[in-house]
Amino acid sequence: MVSESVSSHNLRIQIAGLDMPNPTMLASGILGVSAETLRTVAEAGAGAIVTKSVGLKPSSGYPNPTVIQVECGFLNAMGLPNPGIHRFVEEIKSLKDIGIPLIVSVFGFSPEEYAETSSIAVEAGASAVELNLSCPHVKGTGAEIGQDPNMVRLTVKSVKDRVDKPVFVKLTPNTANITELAKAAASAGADAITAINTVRAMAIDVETFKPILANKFGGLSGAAIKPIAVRCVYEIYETVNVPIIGCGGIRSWRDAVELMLAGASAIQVGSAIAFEGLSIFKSICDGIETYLKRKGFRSVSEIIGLAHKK
Ligand code: RRO
Repeated sequence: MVSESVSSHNLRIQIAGLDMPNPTMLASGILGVSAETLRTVAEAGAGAIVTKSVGLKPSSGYPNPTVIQVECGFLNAMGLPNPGIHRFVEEIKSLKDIGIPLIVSVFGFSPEEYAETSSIAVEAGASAVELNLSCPHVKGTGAEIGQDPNMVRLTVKSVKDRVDKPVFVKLTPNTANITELAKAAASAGADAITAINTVRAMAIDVETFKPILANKFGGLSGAAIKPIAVRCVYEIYETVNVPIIGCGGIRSWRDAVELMLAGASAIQVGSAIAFEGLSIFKSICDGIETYLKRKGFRSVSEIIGLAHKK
């Protein structure tokens, strides 16, 4: 079934050749890996979907507690639970008629593993892959690779050599200079950069004196990190000429527009779904459309990076 995505001529956007009916995407890690759930997101009006990160082998992730609510957001340390790409290909295949781009988030413990997993995902029908070079709390993958510009370059290059679909690179804010990571990704041929993953953080129970997450450390998402995302997108836009996908704390059309003015061509929604449900995609799109009309713009592409204009 083709989804009834939210679409109007002035919301349509192309990113790295992917045609999206509107600039909203489901962020990776939200709502799991089941095809049935991902289909409901398409039906709710998202412009594209990014899956939970998958690797070569299945993994059950960390023990509970893995997610807690904190001031202005969530703290999670799921630990990359996933069925492994070989099982996940069935879900990818069954989403062929979804009507919007399906982007498979991929992780690995070496550039070769990223490339192998990406190539299986693309072969199964993924429209693009998003390399998770930014998970803040799993040893040997994510940010441990993605904080080193040289490893970013090697990883992106090895994936680009193996797949003929767009390669997105999701960067970490847990670094002194995100623009160095963006430059490395761009120099290796990244087709888009997603900014940002969660911010490394922690919570402690004052009664038991213990860290609350089983893994002790986790990633902070939600409203608290939106200004960090805006800063990162703004800096990346000034540094590289690659489409940017803004992610981090977006709860409303106003947040989406802010990220686009900073330089994002599209935006991802994650934590806010817990509060607003899937209707958030339609309400963000409606809000952007009303904003474009009020400000006299003909197309959403006209507002991308507008905050940089002198
Ligand atoms: O699974 C996780 O614990 C996780 C991942 Br892969 C990620 O990229 N970001 C995050 O906050 N959690």
